[in-house]
Amino acid sequence: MNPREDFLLKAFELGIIKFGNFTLKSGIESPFYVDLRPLASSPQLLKTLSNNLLELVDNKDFELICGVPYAALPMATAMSLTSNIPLIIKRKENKGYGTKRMVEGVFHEGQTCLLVEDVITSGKSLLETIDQVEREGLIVEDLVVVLDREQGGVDKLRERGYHVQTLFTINEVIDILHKYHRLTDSEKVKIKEFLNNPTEEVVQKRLPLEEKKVTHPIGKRLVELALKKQSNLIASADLITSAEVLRFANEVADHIVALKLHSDIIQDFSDDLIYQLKKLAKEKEFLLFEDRKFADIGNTQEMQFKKSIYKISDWADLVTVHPIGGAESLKVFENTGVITLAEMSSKGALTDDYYFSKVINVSENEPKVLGCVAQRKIGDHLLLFTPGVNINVSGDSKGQQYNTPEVVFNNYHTDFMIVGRGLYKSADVKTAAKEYQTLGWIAYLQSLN
Ligand code: S5P
Repeated sequence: MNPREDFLLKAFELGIIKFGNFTLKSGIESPFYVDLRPLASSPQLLKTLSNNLLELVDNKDFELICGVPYAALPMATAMSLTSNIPLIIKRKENKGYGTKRMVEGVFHEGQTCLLVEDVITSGKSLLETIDQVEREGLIVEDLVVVLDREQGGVDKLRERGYHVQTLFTINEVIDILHKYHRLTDSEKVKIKEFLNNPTEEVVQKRLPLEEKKVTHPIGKRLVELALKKQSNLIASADLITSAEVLRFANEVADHIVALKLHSDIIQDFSDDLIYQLKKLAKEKEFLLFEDRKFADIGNTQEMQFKKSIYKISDWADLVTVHPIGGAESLKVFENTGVITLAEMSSKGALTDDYYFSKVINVSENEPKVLGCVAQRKIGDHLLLFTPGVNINVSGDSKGQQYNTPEVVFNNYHTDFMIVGRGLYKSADVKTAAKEYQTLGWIAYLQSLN
């Protein structure tokens, strides 16, 4: 066994690669899952890895080493300690306060920087990282990467003139694990087949609404209505009197799949308003959506849901929840469909990557949740709802940020767009609703191709 094989087998024992059936963030099913973070749990392996990575570039001088959180951060730190080259850290996200820098550490413009990454797939995210480091005035020419998933990333970076060195390719990893009986013949065949398929194509594609793997009855109903009415429009009736809400509901009714309310801003809220809305919803076929954004312990949420003067449990088909109180707090919503907030549309929202992935995880595992509010792609098991849509303005003075229907359907693969002021502030609400309906549906159809 050569030292590379020895390293790989020990790393495998730590759990850096798992075999089975995994749904990736993109929604595709993969027979393996790679996570190099456990390497930091073995100082010996981390040291070996860091030496191997340094050897890949031992004929070059760099003024800085940059680690990308999280997996590459301990690797870059170990390389910095061995080589005496100072470390800088590329943030995952702008922290939204303080210095607002994407790269942390002591450095100045014009310095050369070696970038360290754990895994390269299509190269897209690595190019974004390089771009952010270069924007700080640093010179990036060389990159070292532990694992190449062989999905075109290395070529893409080389085309752009970057010098990329990788320690292992995924095919090599599979061959070594098979050679030392960590993988059976049939597992190897299955994985190689998966690797030979151009998965990038699959990643980019979105599922048509009817193929979304939604099991909640209200989720299914929403999909059914969307297909029937050829609409993915949810109108947000952020109005403060019952008369305005009713007038608005009547004007948009033919063009929407749901009417979203903030009951607690309606000054004369009454059972009669709900009676009228229910009647209209039944006749014109749309759902009633209370954007309550529950955010408490289960017991309190249950009382807010059932006992408040709004009697939400009596009429709402859909409610929004910030699942900050944990998965069990979601169990109180009975047959109403829960939509969790994974990410908010407003500037500086605290819903960062970490929070987002935790919400997705909770939502995928709680049957009461049928979808999430977010400004980016999520998997096929949840419906995606995206507010912050307006065709005329890019934001307001209170932090709201808008996108067009094209952006939310093509880039985020959203299923439903939520529009408030774009509709109710319009001089002709009915025409505006029709326009949003048409633009939304066309953008959705285009995003399927
Ligand atoms: O992140 C969010 C989540 C929601 S539910 N951003 C949002 O804007 N919303 C809601 O969508 C918001 O409370 C409002 O009711 C609607 C957007 O309204 P507009 O007037 O900005 O289109």
